Amino acid sequence: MQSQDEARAWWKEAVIYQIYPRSFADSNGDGIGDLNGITAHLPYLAKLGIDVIWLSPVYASPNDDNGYDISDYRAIMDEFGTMEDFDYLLTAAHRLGIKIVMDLVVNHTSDEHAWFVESRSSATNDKRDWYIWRDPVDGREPNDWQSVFSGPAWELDEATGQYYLHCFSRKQPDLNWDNPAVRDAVFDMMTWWCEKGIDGFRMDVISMISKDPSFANGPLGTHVCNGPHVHEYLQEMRTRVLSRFDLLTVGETGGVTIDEAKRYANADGSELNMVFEFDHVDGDATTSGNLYDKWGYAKPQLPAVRGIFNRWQLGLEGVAWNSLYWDNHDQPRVVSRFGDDRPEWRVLSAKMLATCLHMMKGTPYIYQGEELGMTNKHFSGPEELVDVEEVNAWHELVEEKGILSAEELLLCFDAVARDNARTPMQWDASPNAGFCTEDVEPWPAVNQNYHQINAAACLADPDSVFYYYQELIELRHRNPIVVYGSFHPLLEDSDSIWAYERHLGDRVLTVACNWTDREQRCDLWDENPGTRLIGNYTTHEDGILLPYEAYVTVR
Ligand code: TEU
Ligand code: CA
Repeated sequence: MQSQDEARAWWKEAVIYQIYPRSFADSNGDGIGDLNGITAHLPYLAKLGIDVIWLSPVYASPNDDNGYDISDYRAIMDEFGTMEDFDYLLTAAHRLGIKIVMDLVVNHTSDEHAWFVESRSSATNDKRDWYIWRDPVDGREPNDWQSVFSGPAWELDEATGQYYLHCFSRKQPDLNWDNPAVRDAVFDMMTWWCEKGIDGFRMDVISMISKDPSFANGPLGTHVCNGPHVHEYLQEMRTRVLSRFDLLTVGETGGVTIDEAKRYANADGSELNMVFEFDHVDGDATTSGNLYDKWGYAKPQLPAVRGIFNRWQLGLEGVAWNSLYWDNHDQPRVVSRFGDDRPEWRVLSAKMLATCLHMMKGTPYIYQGEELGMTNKHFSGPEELVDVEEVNAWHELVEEKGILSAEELLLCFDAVARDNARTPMQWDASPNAGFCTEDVEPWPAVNQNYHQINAAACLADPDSVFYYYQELIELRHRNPIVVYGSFHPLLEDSDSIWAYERHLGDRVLTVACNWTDREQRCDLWDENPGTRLIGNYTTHEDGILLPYEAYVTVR
């Protein structure tokens, strides 16, 4: 299929901004971000120019995994405000032309959800089969599956003598999607939100809802990702809910291959609009099947990262749609991980990475603070660990098994821990970065570099990372080639430059990004200089790319 013929859709033309509400803005002085804090900053987002907010979970939750453990899907978390506050946020966003996509976490619930409370109450309860219960085998766990957050994926319920499955923490029991009553309940709840007027769903670990019925030993990912009925259940969801509304739907699909993605996000619209996959950020986890194989600190190398993107871009061309992202609430900060966060290179490399990503094909995501060039935090000891994943990993790898030394695991945390992304949004240079008032402790400490890196400083500086993102977003809105052009990799053997073209009709967009802090030769424009579209230096010199230079032309 020629991409010129590709069907147009608003969700292909949109740029999404992800908000992690707990860390975005505190409006009532308790040190925790909340809904009214988001509403107050909508004009900032409108200025950036984004089209859609993806709101990480705001539902009632005991917060074992910061809202990814939901105890009531139809209520707002107390700390975040009320349903009225939510309705007001939705109306205010719509008034500014911004849509809101909700996080849908339905692979599991909290163990405090009424469904699970009933399910665990007795082996004969009506809702027993709403979750995945198994008898012990030889007096132990039913199999050797390991949870993403360390330790066995099974928890014994003493009262009934059976184990329940939890792919994540023990406070996140997995729902049994094979039970039609579970699907009914989930679809009802989704319809309820759609009728409220929300604009879509980001579906948490949706590739994990259908488990391998053999429950054979082995890596968790192999047995729970892309299971036998996952496509059937998503098609049912499409028929019963999604097709009735105009939504953006994105499936978080850990462990997905390109071939599988063609099913999840097929252009025929049978399941979801797009996938959100992990090949470029997951290190060894995708290949090993061990979803928890994430602890390392090696700097990602350009050829490997570029190779992964090139494969996905070419693999889905004209057939299915992908998300484009560097950062989210589960990933370290892009400029620290892939770029260069030393003061002399931070801004340039942040803009280079943004260019590289936003000129590709797919729907781009910006994670709060990415548009400021926010950086990783530094972990100096176990007392600083907040995230359940870090706490459990410390316990298992350092204390229990001694697989890593304390120093080594801290280095891994500095490189890839999720809390790097969860420090409060840096609004200005006032105490607590303007995230909350001076007299309270923000929920995790602010990154001390907020004195230099913050939104107020960015807004006052025409050369800031913020205005560069604004320009990238505008380019996408104005130029169909950025959205619909077909993708063609260039310079695939280069160790230093990431380059590609996009083609639409007889127009060609050329992109080249220098991933190093040294000047590189680049002959891409020798024959045809084209017209400059965007770049992170004020001038471009033919034949070379300056350190971390990104340069884009059209002809
Ligand atoms: O994440 C799913 C997932 O498998 C990974 O992103 C994983 O959390 C990460 O690689 C661990 O380092 C989703 C949510 O985005 C995440 O915040 C939740 O903790 C998780 O599901 C459970 O709901
Ligand atoms: Ca608050």
